[in-house]
Amino acid sequence: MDRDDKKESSGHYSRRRFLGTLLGAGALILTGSWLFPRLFKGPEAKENGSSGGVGELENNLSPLPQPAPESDPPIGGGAKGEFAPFSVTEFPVFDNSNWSFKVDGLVEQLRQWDWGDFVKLKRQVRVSDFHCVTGWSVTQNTWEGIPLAEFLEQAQVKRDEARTVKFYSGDGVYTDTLTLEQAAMEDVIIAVLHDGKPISAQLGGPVRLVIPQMYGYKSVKWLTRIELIAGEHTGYWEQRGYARDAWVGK
Ligand SMILES: Nc1nc2c(c(=O)[nH]1)N[C@H]1C(S)=C(S)[C@@H](COP(=O)(O)O)O[C@H]1N2
Ligand SMILES: [Mo]
Repeated sequence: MDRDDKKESSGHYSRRRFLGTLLGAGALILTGSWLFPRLFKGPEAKENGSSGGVGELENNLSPLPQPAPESDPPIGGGAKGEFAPFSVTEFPVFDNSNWSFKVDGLVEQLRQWDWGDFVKLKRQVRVSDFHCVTGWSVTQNTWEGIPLAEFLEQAQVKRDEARTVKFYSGDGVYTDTLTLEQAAMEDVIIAVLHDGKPISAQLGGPVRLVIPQMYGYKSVKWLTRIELIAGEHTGYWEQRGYARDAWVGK
């Protein structure tokens, strides 16, 4: 009834409303990109490490992990290239009160650590190259951490039931998986230091996954949970069309 009335009685009213809607939508888009600047970046997007706004974010965990002699100076000779800090969420920041790590699901030994215990775990040093699916790489990274295989062994995976290792990011959103067979690769490491330094908040610290033989999107940052599951799970980028088996150069 009064819809048609309005249309006829005041032509400029609907035009104003239309402009208002446009402005509102514009404001919403601006607000959205301000709050979630990285939300729409795919693994194909290249980010500049020095881009504004995230530089001041830092984790605050104590004690700091002390580098092994092979890490400092790094036996790889020091990384060549720059990581492009990615996050599909706001960059999470951790301290002793909001960080923990657990291995659960189809295991005999459920394990959980707070930072104080985690930092005491025996670490190893591995040198590897890192490749994002777009073509940027950082070569000869010296990672110090706990080999994934070590965790799985300690947790005593129920081998007859579990098929998939699911990784959760402490950002609350990002997940990915490996098959149990892939998870046995001895270069897969749950890293705590990079080139002898604690991994920064931007680059996924305090603890991130590193899977050298697969593209970077498999290497979950801010790793806080490993769950052994019977079925399959489709990870964050895989839900968006990327391959579950992200072998570099295959
Ligand atoms: N939690 C989380 N992990 C993540 C991502 C992410 O956005 N969030 N990006 C992935 C992608 S696409 C790449 S290439 C690497 C990038 O690592 P960097 O941010 O340390 O450069 O992290 C991977 N792990
Ligand atoms: Mo990536």
